[in-house]
Amino acid sequence: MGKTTIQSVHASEILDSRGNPSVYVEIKTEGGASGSAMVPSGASTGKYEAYEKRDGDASRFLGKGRLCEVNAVEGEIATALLGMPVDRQSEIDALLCALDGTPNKSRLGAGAILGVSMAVSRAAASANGVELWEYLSADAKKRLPVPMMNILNGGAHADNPLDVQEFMIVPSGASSFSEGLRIGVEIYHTLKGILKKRGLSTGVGDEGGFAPQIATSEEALDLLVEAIHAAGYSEQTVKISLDVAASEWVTEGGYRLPKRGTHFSGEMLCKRIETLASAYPILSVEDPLGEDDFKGFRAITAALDGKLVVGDDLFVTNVARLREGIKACAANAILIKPNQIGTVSETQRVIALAAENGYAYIISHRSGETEDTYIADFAVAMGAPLIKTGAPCRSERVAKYNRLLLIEKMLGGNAFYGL
Ligand code: 2PG
Ligand code: MG
Repeated sequence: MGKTTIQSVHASEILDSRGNPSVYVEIKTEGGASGSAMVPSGASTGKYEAYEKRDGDASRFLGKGRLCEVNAVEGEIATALLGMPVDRQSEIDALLCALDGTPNKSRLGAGAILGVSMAVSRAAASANGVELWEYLSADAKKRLPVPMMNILNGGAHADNPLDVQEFMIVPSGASSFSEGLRIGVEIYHTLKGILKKRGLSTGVGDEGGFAPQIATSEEALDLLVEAIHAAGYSEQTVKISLDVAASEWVTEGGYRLPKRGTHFSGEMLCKRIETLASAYPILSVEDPLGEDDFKGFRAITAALDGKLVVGDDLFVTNVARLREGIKACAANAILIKPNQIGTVSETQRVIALAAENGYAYIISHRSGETEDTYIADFAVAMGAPLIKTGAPCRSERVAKYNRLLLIEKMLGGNAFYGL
């Protein structure tokens, strides 16, 4: 038995930022190292995502308990992992997938598997005496991601009339991560002042962005542009990104805005997004169309020439779906969410495929988060150009930004920032 041998695997049911049950995993090695992880959870989930298993026992947490996943970790998974060296990530991840035996991790649950996979890498980093971002680093060149800060929330993340899910500011023209973050924070507070002055609510949505009672994308984008300028910044320094999350709108033969009830054909939706993208300083548009519409994604990628078209529900961090997208020339960027696929090594493999094919990759949180900062380290390790992790508000979002500030300091100015 070596020092890095896995000695114990434990799990607990915890809560996420929406007050729904989630999974915590802790792994210890013979040498005294340990690593833990907490898994996040989405609201606008893609139908091809790995399966997050819940108990369905109506007497606990309205059926949303995670004891089934906790038991899977402490039972079958622990039995398989005890005695293995903790620093064999891909071997362990392959074993987890084989043990589950389903294509979408539905037998043991993607929360159980991801929690273990993440905790394994943390324990391995600790056993090797290095930071998580160092342990997972693929490249000696270091890069800090540009934050995409979702400061106006709509869609499934807020109770306002806005159908588009996310309106983000992206300080890509800053000279460092900390400067970019500061600029984002200043714009966030400036926006709060503008909303207050107009008598609009400054209550926030699931990702910490404001959720005022406004109905159109134009109103939201005008507010963002006004806040960027009022905070003293230009559209060169700060761009805007959208997550349409259009899979939520798919209906028989087209799209229906769930809150306003308007119907669109795919072509009309594309035209509408093209109009917005040419009228505002838009850097990227995520999920402009539904998760099955590879053809539509190809058309809008061509039409939005020079802008990033990001596949989230379209690709669900899945190599097979990204391959299909590459073949179809659909999108030119991919959102990366470890819990969409369910293990760290599979997530790394999707990133490698994206990078080989010139797709930009954006590491992302979920709308239901925890205080776990794994994705901050992961973004640095993977050299990601962008990270999407919410507004600079609510500790589960801010924790990721704070971790990046600390990593920036550890790198002592030796990191690239920008697009
Ligand atoms: C998204 C995410 C994160 P959710 O659609 O990109 O912002 O939302 O976690 O609800 O899927
Ligand atoms: Mg999305």
